[in-house]
Amino acid sequence: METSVVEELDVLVVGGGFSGIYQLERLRSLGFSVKLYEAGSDAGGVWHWNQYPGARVDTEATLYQFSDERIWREWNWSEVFPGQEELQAYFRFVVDKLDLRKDIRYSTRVTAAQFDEDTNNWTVESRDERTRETLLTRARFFLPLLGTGSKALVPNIPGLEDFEGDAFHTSRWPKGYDMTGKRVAVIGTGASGVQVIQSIAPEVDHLTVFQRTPATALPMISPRLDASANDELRQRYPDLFKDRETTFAGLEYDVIFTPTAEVSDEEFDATCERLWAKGGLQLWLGGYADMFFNAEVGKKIYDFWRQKTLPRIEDPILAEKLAPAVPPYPFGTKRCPLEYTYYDAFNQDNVDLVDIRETPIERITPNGIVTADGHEHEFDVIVLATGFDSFTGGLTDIDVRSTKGESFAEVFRDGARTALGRATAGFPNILYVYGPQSPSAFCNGPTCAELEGDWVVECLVNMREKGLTRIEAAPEAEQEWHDHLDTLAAATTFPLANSWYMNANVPGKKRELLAYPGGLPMYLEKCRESAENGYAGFVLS
Ligand code: N01
Repeated sequence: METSVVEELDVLVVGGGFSGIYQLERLRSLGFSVKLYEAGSDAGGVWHWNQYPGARVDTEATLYQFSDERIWREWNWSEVFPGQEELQAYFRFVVDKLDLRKDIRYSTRVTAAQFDEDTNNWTVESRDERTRETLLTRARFFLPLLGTGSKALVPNIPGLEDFEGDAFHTSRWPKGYDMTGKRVAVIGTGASGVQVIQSIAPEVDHLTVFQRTPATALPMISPRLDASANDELRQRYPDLFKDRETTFAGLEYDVIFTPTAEVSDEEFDATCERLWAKGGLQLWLGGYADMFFNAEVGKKIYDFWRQKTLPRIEDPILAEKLAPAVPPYPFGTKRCPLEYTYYDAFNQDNVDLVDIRETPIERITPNGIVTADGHEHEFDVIVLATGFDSFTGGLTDIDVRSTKGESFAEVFRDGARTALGRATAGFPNILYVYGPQSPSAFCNGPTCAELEGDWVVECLVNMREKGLTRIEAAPEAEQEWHDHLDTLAAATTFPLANSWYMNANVPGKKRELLAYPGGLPMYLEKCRESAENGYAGFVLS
């Protein structure tokens, strides 16, 4: 590292999403010197990166926002599930309203970091994406708050680099790219794929969807919110923000804990109908909790979902591919995307589906995609809606060296290790929010950004008051946390699915559940216990 140090800080926050912005604002207001670096060129976190057509949040805006009154007093949402542009505008508003812009460096990608055991400081190397200049930053605490979707997963399909049309991942969509009249392939049918497919189907010349596993998409119902609806919401916000920590996923609604064995078939069906009519993720994260423990309950909910979905698809062969009689995985063990016209799109003459379990993709040629039946499908554009190396991909991408000289990729080779989902032994003064082994993927992002974030803020304040300069996860606490997660996960049906929750989407990655499956209230209780016991599970000095 030859370049000179440009900044000396108490805290360097990396990532401009909900977690990063929350830390920057709170720590700065408490007198810490803190800066935020973000690789993207503008505000928004994932909402800056994911500019694909139809990108839209699928948790209700009521709780998909900061709880800071200075923001929600003034900000009005236009609908319940706002689109990407509105979400990015929200982030810009927050950054300006709280005067954060002067402490954020956009277009700055953190590439490496080393810890100095004598001074208990990190030296962090970053690259200015505009000038290509290398920056060095020295900080006592280094908070890589990278979310679950910062590392795009580009599949290793032979020939991809030879394709002569345009090929890009949904999270690297060229801004404003026009699909009109093009022959398009979309690989992947998760939440991103479903949104892209339903949005571009009406405008492209031809769309071929390459499906590996069918989605169990639920209806998104997004009423418009006028000024008076926003005023009404403002009356409710204080209670909503207070109560969110009592629910499993940090949402306005909770799963139903009543055992389904105690529920009549009529009541079960009536409940599913009620949740279906509400739309959004209600059938899943507001449904019977038993579905996560008992595959038979998952099957009943799947059958309900299928009976609602089949009438939407005209061709019976296609219907069986999109909503097969045998569930492809227990309902709920893969994330339910939300849709408006996804299933209807397949009734259009210009939309085809290739089931790549039947006819796998063999290779990509300069002209298109060759499948195992020898057919070459020709395209102008290939969209990779193939998801992310979630939970740890953002961390392992940075060359951070532990006190033993190992990278995160090396330390996590046999699985991620953390105490409380907060820190990893060998990486002192690095703390995570919404990281591996925290509720993350099972928790509404802003809820966990703030509630987990409060633990970090209080910890740093506590250390400052006591004159402490170093915090590190204890290896025995990591083992305990690992075993606790393992026990919880083994009781659920999640291990039965090849999902990104299980890391099954990333070839070679250890198969394990890295989102805490015990629910937000239990997780927060464990965090509180640790803090009240002098940050049990961590070594402070
Ligand atoms: O990614 P995914 P995503 N060959 O991993 C397929 C959040 N999100 O970007 O299921 C062929 O879910 C893969 O197939 P399979 C949300 O938390 C939120 O869609 O692994 N296919 C799957 O169909 C979400 O869960 C919002 O068999 C391959 C798809 O690609 C998370 O981000 C919007 C393949 C990937 O689906 C990720 O969603 C969007 C290969 N080699 C995303 N590799 C909103 O809030 C993967 N696939 C609205």
